[in-house]
Amino acid sequence: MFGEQKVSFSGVQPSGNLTIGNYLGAIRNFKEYSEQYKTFYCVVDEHAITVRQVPADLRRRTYETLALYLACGLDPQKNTLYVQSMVHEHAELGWILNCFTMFGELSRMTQFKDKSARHADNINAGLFTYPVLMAADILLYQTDVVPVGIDQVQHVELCRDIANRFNQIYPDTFTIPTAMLAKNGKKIMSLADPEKKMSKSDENQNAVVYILDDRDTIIRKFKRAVTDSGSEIRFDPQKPGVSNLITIYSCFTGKSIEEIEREFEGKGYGDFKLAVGEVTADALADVQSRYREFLSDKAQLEAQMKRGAEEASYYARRTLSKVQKKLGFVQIH
Ligand code: ATP
Ligand code: LTN
Repeated sequence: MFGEQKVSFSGVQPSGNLTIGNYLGAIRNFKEYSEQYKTFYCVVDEHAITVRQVPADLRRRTYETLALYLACGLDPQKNTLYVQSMVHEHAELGWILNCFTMFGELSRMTQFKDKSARHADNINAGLFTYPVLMAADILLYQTDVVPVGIDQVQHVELCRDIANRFNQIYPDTFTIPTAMLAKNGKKIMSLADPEKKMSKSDENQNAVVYILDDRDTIIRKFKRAVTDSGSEIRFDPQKPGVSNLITIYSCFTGKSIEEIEREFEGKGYGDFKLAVGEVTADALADVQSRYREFLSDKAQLEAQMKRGAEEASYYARRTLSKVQKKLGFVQIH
């Protein structure tokens, strides 16, 4: 809460091409809060360097992620859109919160366990303390709600624990945030292995539909999607492949599972996969054309980065200064 206004905050890493999982699980829901909340949506480049990045790629993807925020309909007049490394308070509060986070807590984070297994040659301290920086992102803005996919809930829970711990020692410092999951689409699964989350860093390109894939590619990827034995189009935990496709179809059409099951009664997987590909391509076409427009105007994007960072800094400074004062850091004005 800042004053009377509730706050929504979220972030996306510029660490790869964004997928329909990122779109349906997170970005699409950012907009829901634009009207009534004060909203901050950040491109979290400092998080991205926990894994080695090629500098030119990181820079390009930072522009692309911001362009995608705009293309997904986030109006910069109504939302503060900015880049994390341009607001130094994130890293500063991150350090402070490190001193209020336990080693044991961080050791339990599943994303750390997964990523350290995948990047065994680079298990750096940043990868380990990453959720602390994420907590700083959230707490700097006195955030009430954090729209994320299900994989980030554990990090938001840790953020709440850190905030409660801090508040117990130094009362009334932070608002306690809540993770908000999309009603539908909180966990979109891989098309190649429907037991696994669709992830932008998956090496198998056919497992992932990117927001910017062209129509033919989208349709081809859905055609190849792994489905289950049998031929019925039915939502069933025993049929994770088909269930995932039903979820995606439902997200893009707004139809309920029952309606979809009825629509495809008596039809086979082939027909259904083609239909999922078509609705996905149709829904993304608008986003894609707006994205190209935004991306082509670099000066405009840079102006937005500057304006967004200035807006965010105003709020970030207030919280950081409050925290520093409570801790006993000398402040000279
Ligand atoms: P990486 O593969 O690099 O870990 P990622 O695809 O998981 O990346 P992030 O940048 O970590 O993407 O996530 C951005 C947002 O998208 C987060 O809120 C996350 O919960 C959400 N998200 C990511 N993948 C999915 C998915 N498959 N389904 C629903 N939401 C998702
Ligand atoms: N950890 C998140 C990205 C992220 C984030 C945040 C999400 C960084 N800071 C603050 C919500 C709020 C991820 O890997 N998807």
